[in-house]
Amino acid sequence: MTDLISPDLIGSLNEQARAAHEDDLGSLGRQLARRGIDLEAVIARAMAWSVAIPTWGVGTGGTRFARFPGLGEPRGIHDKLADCGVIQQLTRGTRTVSPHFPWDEVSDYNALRQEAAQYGLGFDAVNSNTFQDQTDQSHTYKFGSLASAKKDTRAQAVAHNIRCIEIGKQLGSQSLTVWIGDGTNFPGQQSLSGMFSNYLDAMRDIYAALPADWSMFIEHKMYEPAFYSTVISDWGSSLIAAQTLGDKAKCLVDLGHHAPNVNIEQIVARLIHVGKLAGFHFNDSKYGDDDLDSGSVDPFRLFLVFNELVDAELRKAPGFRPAYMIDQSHNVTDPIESLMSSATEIARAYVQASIVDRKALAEAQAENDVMAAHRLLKAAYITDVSPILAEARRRQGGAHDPIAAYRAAGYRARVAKDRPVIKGASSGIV
Ligand code: RM4
Ligand code: MN
Ligand code: MN
Repeated sequence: MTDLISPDLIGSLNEQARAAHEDDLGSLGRQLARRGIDLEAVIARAMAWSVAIPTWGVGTGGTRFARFPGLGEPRGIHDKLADCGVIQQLTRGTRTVSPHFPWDEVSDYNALRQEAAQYGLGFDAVNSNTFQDQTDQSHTYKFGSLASAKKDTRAQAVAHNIRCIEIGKQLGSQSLTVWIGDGTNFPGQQSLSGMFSNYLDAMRDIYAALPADWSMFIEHKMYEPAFYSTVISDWGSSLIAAQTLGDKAKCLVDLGHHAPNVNIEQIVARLIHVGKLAGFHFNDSKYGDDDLDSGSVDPFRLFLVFNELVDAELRKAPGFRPAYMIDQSHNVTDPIESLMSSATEIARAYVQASIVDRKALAEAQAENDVMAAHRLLKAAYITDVSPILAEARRRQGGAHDPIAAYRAAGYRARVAKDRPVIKGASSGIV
């Protein structure tokens, strides 16, 4: 194993925080015991939790208007894996990465898999990219990819997805995430039903190439880059596609891909009901696909999503095996800090949802005791579970305070010496 941050430094910082931490954990443990909750059982759940880091998330992002480069940005997949390794070493709750192709292309994927394993990382879902043209590509995606009016363009996009599956097999991945930007900007530009049919035909060809133990994650998004209509704009279109394709196809929920104020936790409940919830792309937003840090704007919504997830887990809902990934764009922060903060906030929501008194909640609901039911949910949400999250990290060799340890280690300044600033007037989400 390669240690990117000195274990001695982590150990000494943890030691400095130890007395206060034990005091806080003891107090929380007594509080939970009064509520009939076993602290050790919750710590065990926190230790087992993991969320995948997107390889594209460790680079500095931008908007449609500009991108302001950061210091020491990763030069390619090898640097990205190292940055993900730092996040895992300090948080211990991000054991996999989700790669994007062709962005992360290399010549030897077995070597890449071993390189990741050196940092304690495995590979989660592979992501295809037919929302940009790549160099040496014969057919443009300007007017669409899998849903294009042009047969050759659709075939090229299908071939790229099948290539992603081949790469994923070598990396030990078991799922393909398909998000397309296909849609229209003008009424009349294309046939709305024709595009969906083209999409389904193309997806059938990709589906046929999935190995037996693989899943296909269909990701919907309301708008952008298409602004009048988007082919897979919502969970309804996604579910129709998943049901049309077969058991291996499921619906992936990116928290930023809905209309403002949509009840996402209810969508999650519906997808769980039909056994079609693929998993998540976590982020936060105020207006649209803002790709802000998870839990930074609306942590209560994140908790309510996890309330549905933990409920499904505990009642063993059929087919419930979601994949958890982060999908964010970091424009004004150090991406490693943002991802560590987000991983912590996502784990927090999971742990808070794990301490909901579900028996009492079911009783309150059965009696239509509205206020009691609401207070039971809120009681879990307002519990500060930070000492549990810190304890889970400490027991696994991680940092009591990941961001403080990262700053003390001077990692960014160290790698900045080898990684030139990526200048240029480029804009774009990643
Ligand atoms: C999209 C979508 C996809 C991600 C790209 C980079 O908005 O969220 O999941 O692959 O961004
Ligand atoms: Mn996404
Ligand atoms: Mn997005």
